[in-house]
Amino acid sequence: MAHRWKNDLSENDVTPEHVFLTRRSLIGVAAAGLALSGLGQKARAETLEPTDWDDITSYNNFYEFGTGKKDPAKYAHMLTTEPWSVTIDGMVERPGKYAFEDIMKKMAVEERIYRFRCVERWAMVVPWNGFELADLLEMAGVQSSAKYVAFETALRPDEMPGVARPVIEWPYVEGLRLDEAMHPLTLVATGIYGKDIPNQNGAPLRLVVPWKYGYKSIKSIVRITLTDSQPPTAWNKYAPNEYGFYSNVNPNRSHPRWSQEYEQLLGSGLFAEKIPTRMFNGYEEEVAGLYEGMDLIKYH
Ligand SMILES: Nc1nc2c(c(=O)[nH]1)N[C@H]1C(S)=C(S)[C@@H](COP(=O)(O)O)O[C@H]1N2
Ligand SMILES: [Mo]
Repeated sequence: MAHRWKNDLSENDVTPEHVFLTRRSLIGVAAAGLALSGLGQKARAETLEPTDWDDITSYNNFYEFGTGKKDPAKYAHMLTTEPWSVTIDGMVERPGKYAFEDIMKKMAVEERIYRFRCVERWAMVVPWNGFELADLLEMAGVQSSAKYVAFETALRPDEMPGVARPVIEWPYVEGLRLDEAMHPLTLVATGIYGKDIPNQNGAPLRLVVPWKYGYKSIKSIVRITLTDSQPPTAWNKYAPNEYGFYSNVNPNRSHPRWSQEYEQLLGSGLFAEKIPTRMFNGYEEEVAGLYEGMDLIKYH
């Protein structure tokens, strides 16, 4: 690695578990009745009852606006999202700078209620609005030589107070194998609960890959590049043994510093039980085929 952004932070260090639980409890106080019991929490996860709007939009990771869970809701209004364009380049037939509104005219927006699981062990259920990434890539025309898709978030020091600190190497970058990118579950989200996606959740468009840890779901995308080599990814560059390229949700592969066997739903209250983590975050039936024959501990 050319440059290790060595400092004392990682995703979980930034929010130690006791702070995380306290904040979660505070969020939970507002939630009523059923949600306060562990049983209620379990029921919510299994029936995919969406997490409350307030929880989804006030407890965030978007380090460009600060590392506190409340920082994105406080500062992301500084981000100018209009006009917005996405450069699609690399191994595509029609490279170019695509205006957000032109993309929206061509894409079929639908609602997808997905589980979402952060590597830090908090989870939620989000009613996203968006379109399949495959449709966007087909619009640009993927060349047969392409094997991976690289993504990049906007980097605007004037609008992003968090990038003044080298927490990770900016801009935030992510990547998928082409078959993962083309999978029908892989979404580009532009809304939540039928409203435009709030800035703190990645306006005007962000990736959602529901079977992978949340950090793969890169926000406020400005560039998508088709390539034939595995692209670097933000958290993998920071700590490769902790955050792999694949980052599939996997209860059997502990993070080096904590177990991934359990998780907790946002907004689930003071006495919330931990609920078991599911292989591929519950999407095993849909996506296990992508990884047939792969050692998922080695390729974590
Ligand atoms: N550009 C960018 N994208 C990002 C992040 C970030 O810090 N910057 N955080 C990631 C992490 S760790 C998680 S868990 C999710 C959180 O999404 P949410 O805030 O909408 O819940 O966004 C991901 N996408
Ligand atoms: Mo995360």
